[in-house]
Amino acid sequence: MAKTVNTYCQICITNCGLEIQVDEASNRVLSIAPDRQNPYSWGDFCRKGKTAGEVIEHPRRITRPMRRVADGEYVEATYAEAIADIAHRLNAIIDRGGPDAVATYHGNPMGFSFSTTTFWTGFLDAIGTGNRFWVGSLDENNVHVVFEELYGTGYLGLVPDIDACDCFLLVGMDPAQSRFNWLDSNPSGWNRVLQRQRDGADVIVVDPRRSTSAERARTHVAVLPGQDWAFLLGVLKVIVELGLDKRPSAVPVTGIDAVKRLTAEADLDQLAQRCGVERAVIEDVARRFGSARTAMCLSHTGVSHSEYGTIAEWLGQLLNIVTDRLDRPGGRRYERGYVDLQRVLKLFGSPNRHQTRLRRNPPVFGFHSVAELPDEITTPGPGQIRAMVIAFGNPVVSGPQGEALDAALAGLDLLVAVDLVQRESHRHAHWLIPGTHWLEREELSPLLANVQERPFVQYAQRAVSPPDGVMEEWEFFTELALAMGRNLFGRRGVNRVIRATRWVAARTGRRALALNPEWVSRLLVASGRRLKWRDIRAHPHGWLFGEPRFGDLADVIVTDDKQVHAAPDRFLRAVRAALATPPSTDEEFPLLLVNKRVREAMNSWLNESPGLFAAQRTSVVEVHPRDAACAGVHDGDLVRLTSSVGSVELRAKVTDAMRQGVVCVPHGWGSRVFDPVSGAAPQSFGVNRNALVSNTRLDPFSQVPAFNSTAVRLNPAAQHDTASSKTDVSLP
Ligand SMILES: Nc1nc2c(c(=O)[nH]1)N[C@H]1C(S)=C(S)[C@@H](COP(=O)(O)OP(=O)(O)OC[C@H]3O[C@@H](n4cnc5c(=O)[nH]c(N)nc54)[C@H](O)[C@@H]3O)O[C@H]1N2
Ligand SMILES: Nc1nc2c(c(=O)[nH]1)N[C@H]1C(S)=C(S)[C@@H](COP(=O)(O)OP(=O)(O)OC[C@H]3O[C@@H](n4cnc5c(=O)[nH]c(N)nc54)[C@H](O)[C@@H]3O)O[C@H]1N2
Ligand code: SF4
Ligand SMILES: [Mo]
Repeated sequence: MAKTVNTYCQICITNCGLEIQVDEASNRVLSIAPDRQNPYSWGDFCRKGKTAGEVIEHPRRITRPMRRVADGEYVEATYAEAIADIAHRLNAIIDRGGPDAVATYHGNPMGFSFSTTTFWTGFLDAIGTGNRFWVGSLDENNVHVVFEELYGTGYLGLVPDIDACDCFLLVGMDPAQSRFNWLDSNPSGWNRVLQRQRDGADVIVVDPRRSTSAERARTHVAVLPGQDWAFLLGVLKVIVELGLDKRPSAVPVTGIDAVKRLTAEADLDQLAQRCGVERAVIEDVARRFGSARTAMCLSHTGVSHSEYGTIAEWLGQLLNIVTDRLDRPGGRRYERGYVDLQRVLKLFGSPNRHQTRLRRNPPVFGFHSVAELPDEITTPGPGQIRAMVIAFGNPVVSGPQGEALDAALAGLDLLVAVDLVQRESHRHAHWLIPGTHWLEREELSPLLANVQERPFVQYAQRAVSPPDGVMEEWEFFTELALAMGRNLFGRRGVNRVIRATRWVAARTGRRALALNPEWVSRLLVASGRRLKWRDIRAHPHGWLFGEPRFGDLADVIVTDDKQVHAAPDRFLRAVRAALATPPSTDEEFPLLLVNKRVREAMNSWLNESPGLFAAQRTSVVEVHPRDAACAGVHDGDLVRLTSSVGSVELRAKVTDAMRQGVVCVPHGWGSRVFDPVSGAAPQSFGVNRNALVSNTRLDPFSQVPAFNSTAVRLNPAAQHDTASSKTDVSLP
């Protein structure tokens, strides 16, 4: 019999509402369609959501714990065996090297599962390791750093008020391709921006390539990769000089004078030269942004993935602050959701004060940078990492210089991977632990409410059951901590409560009486005092529980004086240092490599899904006709891209969408999917362009690598690739 289940897609943060047909007898997903009754996201949907069922039925899916018996050879095991062995080995490693000898990495999809996030945190605190690594160091860490400095907290929901915005300054983002999402969720966001444009709003896209979004926008500014800071500082300077700045009215702000002094010091012609944008264009953008009735500046990965990602993010936020667009209609506002966000963060944000052993870096938002992992694993000495648990992630492909990380992982005493399939980062795993798919879980994710453009809540329903016997991830981490004899959440008594509640559950036959993630969610909902659990559950299509409010931001600023600190010293110093450093060009590697995303993949996963387009499955490097001519490369040629740390071969696509001197390759490709059950040859599509990205060239604040603005050279693949055969292309 078929049943209908309503839930939302958890592949990207658009979280489109879904209507799913399920065959109950065979426990199979029959179809996935958008949910017309979802009051918030109806209208947005894509093929990745439509084909999500293919991941559940992935022919190479891991459905039993698998133990490695020889290189590339695995045998099935029971959970009892897996947990006992892993617990024993982790404890032995901790006995020898201390808790820091165990490192962890969790990737992007974990963010959608509150149950996993909660008990993963509990597990990390049980081990007590400071060597925690996460995807934020490949993604949005720059925002956390800026939030921390300006507002006193690493995380805030600052959502855009798209429908009232008259001027969009969109920097380093391509929402036409990747949806209008990053740290905020805006269903149909890009279509609504285009609607605003048709109604007369101004849309400016800043991107070194003419992206799909840039093509549709009124203005495209082709900035030099990595130099957005100079462009944004120029815009800020002109706004101040023209007197278009206004006192922020919604939030108390200190430091504006220091910002103005900084803008006065910078020379506009020099800034224009730095960012490769004409002075007149900077002046024009400043005038339009500064004089618009309402406006917002937003920046995403195009900005964060560079050495100057944090100061560029800061300057973008300053544009909103000094023109009074913060927490104002048409700008960016604080969405308070329905739980007390700062209280929840305190619960999860265990203050990790650990410094990395070798580079002596502090964590950002509680976690270290993936860039540091290889050396931390391979360099002997006290504090060396000897074991790792990787969950929901693929850092060998998503991170920089994957080969170095791959080699390091190969030398670990213990590697445990918790995933749906065995990918590149799990290649050397001693244990593969099955993951569950979001269509197999059900839960409330209270923190998602803070990133919604409108007050919205939806409970995620389970559509199908996990394969027989497969534990949800939160259960696995709980069992592991129990088996290790270490206190979950690092708190005494928690394990005893778990055992006691389990006993009661077993005695009464009521599973819900055993401690589980819903207890935590219910508690948070109750303590937030805005919504009732049963009302949330009574809205299976999702619930718009209020109107967007302005004016809440001032209440959540937690700096010492409860004011926004617009001019943190270390940012001012960094900009002054950048201004004093002459721009460098690299004769050996004269082109700058940037990144993009494709619609039919999600980072390094889904690209093997049969229902997504096969045409996208070979990687191409997009190159400007003049750069191609200089390199002796034609459209369709097999070419070689080389950087100071790596080299890849792929096809050239010659296109004037690229700025001269810039080439583009999408990330996420070239990750293999292994078959640990049959041992069949791995599958993979495209090449891993992150092999070209150094793990030492980082934004010093966010510790994010320069995935964009990687210096490379281009040669025909056949040509002997030496420095002397370098292409002679200079930056315009
Ligand atoms: N050059 C370049 N590199 C980039 C980027 C870029 O723009 N350019 N983008 C960066 C960004 S923004 C991100 S977010 C990162 C992503 O980096 P990661 O999060 O490390 O990598 P993903 O490719 O998202 O891998 C997710 C893994 O989780 C698994 N998975 C999916 N769902 C589940 C589940 O429910 N349970 C379990 N157990 N596993 C699951 C998938 O099979 C996959 O192996 O990549 C970063 N890397
Ligand atoms: N289909 C699909 N959707 C996704 C994802 C996916 O993998 N596939 N990933 C999701 C995730 S995890 C994230 S974080 C978001 C990311 O969402 P976005 O940040 O919007 O990601 P992109 O689409 O890669 O757009 C980045 C743009 O920055 C430009 N760029 C590169 N270098 C620079 C630079 O130096 N300066 C400027 N100004 N621009 C530059 C690139 O040309 C590109 O057009 O997307 C999410 N949505
Ligand atoms: S992957 Fe597609 S269907 Fe899923 S949430 Fe994102 S846009 Fe919506
Ligand atoms: Mo991301």
